[in-house]
Amino acid sequence: MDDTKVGEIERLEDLAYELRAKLLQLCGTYEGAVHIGGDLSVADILTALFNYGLHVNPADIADPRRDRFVLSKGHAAVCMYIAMAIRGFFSYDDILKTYGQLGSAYGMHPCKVQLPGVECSTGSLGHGLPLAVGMALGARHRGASHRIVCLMGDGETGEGSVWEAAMAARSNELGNLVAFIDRNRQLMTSFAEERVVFEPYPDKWRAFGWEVVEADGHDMASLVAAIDGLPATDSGRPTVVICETIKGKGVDFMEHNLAWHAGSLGPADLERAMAALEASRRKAVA
Ligand SMILES: Cc1ncc(C[n+]2csc(CCOP(=O)(O)OP(=O)(O)O)c2C)c(N)n1
Repeated sequence: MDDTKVGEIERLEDLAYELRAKLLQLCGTYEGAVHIGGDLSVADILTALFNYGLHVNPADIADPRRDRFVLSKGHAAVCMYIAMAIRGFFSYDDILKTYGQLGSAYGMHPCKVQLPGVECSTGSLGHGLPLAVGMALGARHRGASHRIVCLMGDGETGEGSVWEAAMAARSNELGNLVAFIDRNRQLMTSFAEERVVFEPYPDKWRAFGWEVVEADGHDMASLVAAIDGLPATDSGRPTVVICETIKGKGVDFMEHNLAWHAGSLGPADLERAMAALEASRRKAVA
């Protein structure tokens, strides 16, 4: 790997740390529950997308050539807002002050009407990929060359609509469509395989005719390699990047812990969470 790429990966790692720290700060300030477990599992993926993979420009959010991002696991909205704030779309202080309050553009689930820059209103699981298929078809019909990128939870892919969309994407040869999957192997109140048999998971996507890439969703080098390897948008096959992740990643007492699908941190827990995050960062760079 050349020095420029190494530097880029380190920059992304720093941004992902900043994103997690800002998420924890919000979780310690906001009085309601935050979907912190599934936010922490997608923090690296969202950092890599908004700061490396997606061709988007916060200074020109209506550019017709921009890539379109669909957060299908809409309950991770606050993680997306902060990732976008770090990229320059929004003000983190506004998010921190108003998140989840009546009248705020920063709702628990994203609303494109309230918040320009967000491409899709989501939250009802299983709808993002069908929407993304429609957007990809529209782009194809207009001869546009941008990409549509959709991020789903693995539990979400238990919804039948996901597989109808997967079939439609292959049938329509949507090479301009990329799905990222947050394979954290946890649902809301249980571990994934306890409720739904997902495995052999990559083979299921292959059987639906998709190109399958397997990545470590907490390793920037792995995410960057997956993004670098995406096919040209005029290719004939959709791609799914299955990202192996950990729910609660970066805060030891939240990792793999069903109690942290959603929750809030009081001042003492916030201090404990920040210390855990710093410790995990030190371990990662050692
Ligand atoms: C259609 C629908 N059913 C149920 C919910 C409630 N819900 C929110 S998050 C969640 C768990 C989803 O699991 P997964 O997709 O793996 O998300 P993650 O574990 O990454 O947070 C559920 C069931 C919802 N938002 N939409």
